[in-house]
Amino acid sequence: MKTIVMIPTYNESENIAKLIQAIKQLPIKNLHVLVTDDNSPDETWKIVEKLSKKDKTIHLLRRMENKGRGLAGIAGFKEALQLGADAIIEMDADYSHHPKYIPKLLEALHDGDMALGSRFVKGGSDGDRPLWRQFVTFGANMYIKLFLGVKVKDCNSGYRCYKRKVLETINLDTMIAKGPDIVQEILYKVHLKKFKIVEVPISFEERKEGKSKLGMKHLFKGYTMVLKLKFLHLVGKL
Ligand SMILES: Nc1nc2c(ncn2[C@@H]2O[C@H](COP(=O)(O)OP(=O)(O)OP(=O)(O)O)[C@@H](O)[C@H]2O)c(=O)[nH]1
Ligand SMILES: [Mg+2]
Repeated sequence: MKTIVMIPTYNESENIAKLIQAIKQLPIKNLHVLVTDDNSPDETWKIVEKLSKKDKTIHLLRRMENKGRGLAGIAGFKEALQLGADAIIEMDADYSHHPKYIPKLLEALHDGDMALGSRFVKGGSDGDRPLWRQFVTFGANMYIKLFLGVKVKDCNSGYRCYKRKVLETINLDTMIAKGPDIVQEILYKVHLKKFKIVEVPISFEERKEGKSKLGMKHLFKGYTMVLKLKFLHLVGKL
């Protein structure tokens, strides 16, 4: 089985080499890393390019136009399918998503089609985030569950693992979101296709190196996307 860990990056030069090294040390056979970088000004792509020349299991997708977390993710998924992945993991580069959970996420694919790194199931935690941020996340989860009818506890987690057939089925060519609201769109489409989603407990950690690109404002964009998705579904366009 070929597994590809897809990491979207923008200015992650302080994190990426260490993260790739940690992933490569995991005891998993046929494990590849694909970094989807939007031509970062801090030259994250150059670090990955150098590593990829020495190790054939490290891949770089350097995107020169249409920057965005969502678009980069879609391009990365397509590339991973092209490279022949049987399982695809997506994770952030800033160590909020610790690589030690990768084996558990992969194992969870025995029970489901998509595995979600979850802060809100037993054994998981939301790090030492301020209380108000935890409250906002809690509210966002309630809202998404109510509107979209998804049953999971951590709808906004971007630490995910998919079976190949899931990404083949949800039609990556028709995605609406260009930014981080892609997380909600994919979750809803996976739910509508009736794939089984399982949650794996993770401890979320705050970013230690580099700057935040998305932060709070993307959460509000996510709210609008949820309404849009629900509307499109009601009028039969989704
Ligand atoms: N390719 C690409 N990756 C991006 C873009 N924006 C963010 N990313 C990456 O997406 C991941 C999540 O971004 P973060 O800035 O950590 O967003 P966040 O986790 O919501 O914010 P923090 O909690 O402050 O870290 C990181 O790996 C980023 O480098 C983008 O426009 N293009
Ligand atoms: Mg982050």
